[in-house]
Amino acid sequence: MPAPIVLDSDPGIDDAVALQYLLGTGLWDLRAYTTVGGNVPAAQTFRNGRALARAFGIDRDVPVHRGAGRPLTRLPYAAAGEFHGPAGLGAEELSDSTAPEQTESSAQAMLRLSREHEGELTVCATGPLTNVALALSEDPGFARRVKRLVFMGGAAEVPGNITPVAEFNAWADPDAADLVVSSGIPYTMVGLDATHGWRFHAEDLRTLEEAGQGMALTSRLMSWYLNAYDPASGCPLHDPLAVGVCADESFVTAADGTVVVETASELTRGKTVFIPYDADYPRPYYSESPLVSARTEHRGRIALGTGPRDFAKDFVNTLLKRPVAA
Ligand SMILES: [Ca+2]
Repeated sequence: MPAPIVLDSDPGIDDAVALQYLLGTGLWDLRAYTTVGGNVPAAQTFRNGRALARAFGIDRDVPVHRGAGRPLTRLPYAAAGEFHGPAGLGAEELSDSTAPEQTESSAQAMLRLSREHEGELTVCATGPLTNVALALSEDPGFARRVKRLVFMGGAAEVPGNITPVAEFNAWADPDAADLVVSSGIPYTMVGLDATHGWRFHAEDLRTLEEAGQGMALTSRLMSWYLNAYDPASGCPLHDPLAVGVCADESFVTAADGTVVVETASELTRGKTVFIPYDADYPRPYYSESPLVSARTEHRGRIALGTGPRDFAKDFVNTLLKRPVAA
């Protein structure tokens, strides 16, 4: 039976195809599509979320919620239009859904669903972690009611992509990321260590294009994204991989460890400091700083590279199962 999941996104091109991939797996009962500011401002990600729900034919069944309009303690999200286009979805101008607008915020919807599906709800976050942090702030019990949070973000042992040391989502709201990983919520971090390893190439684009009208929107989105990166070396499948890992960790290699997110420095803002877990040698790091050591109490699963199962292939095959009428 499909398992309950919330997809929390800042669409965003790879968010958009992550949603399509999720629907294509047939593994999930998508209870809500919650949006958050990130790649583009929150009003636009909400509009994009509704338009995608309509395009994918789910807007009568899956509520789309409006998310945080700004990071926890910082000025509004900087746009990433370079990769996602001026309005976040390449050159697409999709029609809005005619479904009534939800009055619940993204964080409120997550909290409600965590009670309705206590111990069973997976949360997949593919944008800044602001909504998840707001849910945890309002009710810390969210951390134990959620089965697992899988988020795309961070860079454990590799360079960043928005600064030399920080990945975009972690950088966009580092306070939220730090709050989440120190909350005790069972989490898996799917960062650049793994996402840069699973790439979508020009031949994958040809496969989608040759599949006809049902893949036309997907092909245009992936064409934009591929060209924003480098068609010769392919584009990373950041957000789709996080969705993939929700169902099967073997798309990545992962280890237990602790993540602490840098929130104080502007130079290294959003750096995800990774402390591997070694049962035989509990590390004394940060013992002189109670404030830091308090943030190292909880462990998560950290993706450190690609896994044995081929995600790039699964991504394309799964999209082909979920043609889009729009
Ligand atoms: Ca995203």
